[in-house]
Amino acid sequence: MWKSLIILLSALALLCTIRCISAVTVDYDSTAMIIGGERKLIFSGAIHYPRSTAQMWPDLIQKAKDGGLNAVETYIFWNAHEPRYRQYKFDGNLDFIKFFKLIQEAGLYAILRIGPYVCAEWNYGGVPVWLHNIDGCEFRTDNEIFKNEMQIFTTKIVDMCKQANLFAPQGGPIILAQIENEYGNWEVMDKYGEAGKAYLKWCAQMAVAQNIGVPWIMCQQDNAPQPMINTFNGFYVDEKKKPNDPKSPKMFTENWTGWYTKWGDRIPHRTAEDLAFSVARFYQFGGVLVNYYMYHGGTNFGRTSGLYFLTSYDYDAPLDEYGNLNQPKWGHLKELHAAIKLGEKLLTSGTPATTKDYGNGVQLTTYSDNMTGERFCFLSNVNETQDASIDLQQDGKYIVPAWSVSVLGGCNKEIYNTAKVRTQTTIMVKKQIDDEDEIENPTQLSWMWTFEAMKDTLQGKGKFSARQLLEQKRASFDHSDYLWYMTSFDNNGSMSSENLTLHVSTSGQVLHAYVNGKLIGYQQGYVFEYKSPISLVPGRNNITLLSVTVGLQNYGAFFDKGPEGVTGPVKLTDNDKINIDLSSNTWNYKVGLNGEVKRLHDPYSVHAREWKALEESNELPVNRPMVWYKTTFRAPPGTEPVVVDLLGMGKGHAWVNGNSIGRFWPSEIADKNGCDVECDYRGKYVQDSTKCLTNCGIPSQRWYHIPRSFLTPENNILILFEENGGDPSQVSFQTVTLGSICAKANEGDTLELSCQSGKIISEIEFASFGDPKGTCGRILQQGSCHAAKSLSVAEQACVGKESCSISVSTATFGSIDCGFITKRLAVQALCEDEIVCILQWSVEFRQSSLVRQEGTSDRIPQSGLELTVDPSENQAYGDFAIAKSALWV
Ligand SMILES: *[C@@H]1O[C@H](CO)[C@@H](O)[C@H](O)[C@H]1NC(C)=O
Ligand SMILES: *[C@@H]1O[C@H](CO)[C@@H](O)[C@H](O)[C@H]1NC(C)=O
Ligand SMILES: *[C@@H]1O[C@H](CO)[C@@H](O)[C@H](O)[C@H]1NC(C)=O
Ligand SMILES: *[C@@H]1O[C@H](CO)[C@@H](O)[C@H](O)[C@H]1NC(C)=O
Ligand SMILES: *[C@@H]1O[C@H](CO)[C@@H](O)[C@H](O)[C@H]1NC(C)=O
Ligand SMILES: CC(=O)N[C@H]1CO[C@H](CO)[C@@H](O)[C@@H]1O
Repeated sequence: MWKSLIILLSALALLCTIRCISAVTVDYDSTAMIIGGERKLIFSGAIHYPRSTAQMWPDLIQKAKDGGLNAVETYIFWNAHEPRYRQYKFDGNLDFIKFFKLIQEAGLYAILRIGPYVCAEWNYGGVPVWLHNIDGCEFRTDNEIFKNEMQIFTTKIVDMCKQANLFAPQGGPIILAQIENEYGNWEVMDKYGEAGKAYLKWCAQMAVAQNIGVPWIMCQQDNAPQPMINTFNGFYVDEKKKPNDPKSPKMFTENWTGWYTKWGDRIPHRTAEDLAFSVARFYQFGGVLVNYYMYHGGTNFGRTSGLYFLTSYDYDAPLDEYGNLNQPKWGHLKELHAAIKLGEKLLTSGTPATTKDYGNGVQLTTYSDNMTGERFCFLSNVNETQDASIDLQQDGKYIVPAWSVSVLGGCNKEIYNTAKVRTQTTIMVKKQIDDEDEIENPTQLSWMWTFEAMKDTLQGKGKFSARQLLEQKRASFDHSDYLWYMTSFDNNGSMSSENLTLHVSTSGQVLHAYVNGKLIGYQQGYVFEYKSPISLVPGRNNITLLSVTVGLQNYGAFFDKGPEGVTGPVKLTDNDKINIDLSSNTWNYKVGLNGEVKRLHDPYSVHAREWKALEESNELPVNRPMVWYKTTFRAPPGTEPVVVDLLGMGKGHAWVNGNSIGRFWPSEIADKNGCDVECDYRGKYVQDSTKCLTNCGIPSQRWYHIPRSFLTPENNILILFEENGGDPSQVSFQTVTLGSICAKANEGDTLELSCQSGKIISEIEFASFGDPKGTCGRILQQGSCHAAKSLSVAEQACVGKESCSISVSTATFGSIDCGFITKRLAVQALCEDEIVCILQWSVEFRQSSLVRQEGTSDRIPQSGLELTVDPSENQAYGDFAIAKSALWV
């Protein structure tokens, strides 16, 4: 008996090993990905592993799964993994193998986009600068040096994945891999001519020879060589776009969920309605795979951002920079995925769909199984202004709002409409750490500082020299943002009294100019000529230029060759006679700051003694360029994401406990106009859209993410290098928390609101039943009709509760006359922590010798405040006394 049970168990175990890590084949045809024989639609989201921390990955992946995704996609970032030739890094948040294993553990598929050119608003598009500096190397064309290194790196990544059994046929999660990236964009490949075509063919052959057992894709590559599947990027991919091989599935590798932001930009937003519209249209017309770019954007830590991009890479993605749900986007897409999934069998069955045109931009697409009679429909209206009322006879009548798609289950029931957002909007806020928590340790930070030592460079002393102006990447290998250009010349006397101007032509992005040891000014931009009047001394004069990059170019044909730094000419002129070109003088060079060499960002650096504190010197230097600041702080309690508010600072780099949290530049202020326009989801969302902007007239980025894993409870060290001049006295630490929630619902529906974890609705900020105007999360205003009871009804239903629902009807709000429009309700409510208390108690037992016991309870909600003592348990001790006191927190 036991024996047979054991045999049975081991047989089961064996079965499980086969089933649980079962090798699956990945195949496809024009209407499905066929994984292990099952026909599937893929909903994928981009999460770039180096843009968060390994500690954040499990939560991000779980939220992707909860949002209805069945795949996660990432690029591989070559220059992060091989920053110096043949010196590899795969630890910490570069441990992409671990990232893929977590995806697998969550039961999701993975898409591996190797590139290794990736664009991605990443420094230099992901390609290492050392490769550029090999003589004769040209990127992304038929160049032996480039191809050789690209193959070595691609092979290394593929081999690491194979070794970890990550490809689907090995039982792993990876179902697709990508080589190259957006090479086919019109403004790229054509410029490379025949060499580009040869390179593309080589890419395909090199990839296929890797023998990974899953299909390879190329995005934005209409002429992708077989068996590459070409895929699409953009904001919309609809019926006109088809893969170049009729047997290939239609894949949307980058459906942009928002847009990136550069220093000085206002922040663009793409609405949930429009994003859902584009995805629904894609599946309506036979789409098989969508990959949200980005699903979580995250943070450009260190010096990883591409040319002029912010440190935040939030992207208005469904998960925000910190990993919180960006609502309603996350929830609205979750519902869309669930709706489309109901039709998965029909959509992937290969039966051709029929589309009927109703005019004015309205189309009904029907997928049907003629054997079983099952049907599934998309009813779309691309008209930007006109809502449509469509009579489908026995299948019912439908109102399809302008620029929306309805998903009709069984073709006769609306299960989803892209313009009807049922998910509430959450408005996240930055919260100062409560002062009460800080009684012993007030938020007032005490700063230490040290000036960047520049004596050497201001006197022209470098590490190497050349009789020309060197391109910055060549000179620095991008080992630092900073490169010093230094020269001197003799003034023989005839120039001293003239009105002299120094001209410096540079490719940016920031130039600081010093003459004879004194800063004469700085300027920023992409490509510019810096001009400044200067006065000379008789004899030898020293010119020192500090050129600063803010990320390297990551996009465009020949992007690798675009020069950075002082390109010249550098000259001195007066208004008429003098024109001295210093470009071919002897220039001395030094890469980086002395503080970088001394590792001042590292609290354990041996140079720690160089920091000055207030006791030693009189005053904290403010608005002085080239200063290092240091302070100690307590981590805000709890688990909510932490940010540092750097308002008041200029430009520089920040570290917490030695970990870079990226470049900061809060003095870059966005244009003050354009944010007050109503955010209408209707109509095409385009690149550099001026729709739905926020952040007008304020810093493009004021708050900087400090991942929780960088922190310890006490004694955390923040170090700032300030380049332009700033005032650290305003710096503070905050948490990112739910502030307000907002929802809208039409008459006949129910409006639901819910605060999260431990918060309750403390106040109704806005309520209007009638025709309220505006957008949740932006501006809400009463329209032309408004029920007077709106606010009191909402208050009664919601205040003091964690969640509430209000039936939207005249029965609730009283009848009002709004003419012919559909009446609706909009409510915005403030969520606050429920007041909880901690009980301090003490008990004295009197009969035996005097014993006193004290303790502190867990946090109890206010409503649960009740102290009961069971006398029976204490009878052995005779009489006793209890003292209690409550400490409110
Ligand atoms: C949208 O509707 C308006 C008004 O009926 C019409 O003039 C316009 O041509 C329609 N647009 C499209 C794209 O069908
Ligand atoms: C299924 O039936 C519809 C409607 O009768 C027809 O238009 C379509 O061609 C049929 N499809 C197949 C694959 O037979
Ligand atoms: C002095 O400088 C001017 C301007 O560069 C030049 O024309 C002149 O030849 C110089 N004279 C001597 C003696 O070097
Ligand atoms: C210098 O500039 C000032 C003001 O522009 C002008 O008045 C003066 O004549 C100039 N001197 C010479 C030597 O050009
Ligand atoms: C220029 O630099 C040299 C050292 O290279 C120094 O001796 C000299 O004093 C400097 N000149 C001025 C005007 O600062
Ligand atoms: C790369 C790419 O597909 N870009 C497209 C993004 O979407 C906009 C607007 O739809 C198009 O104009 C771009 O060509």
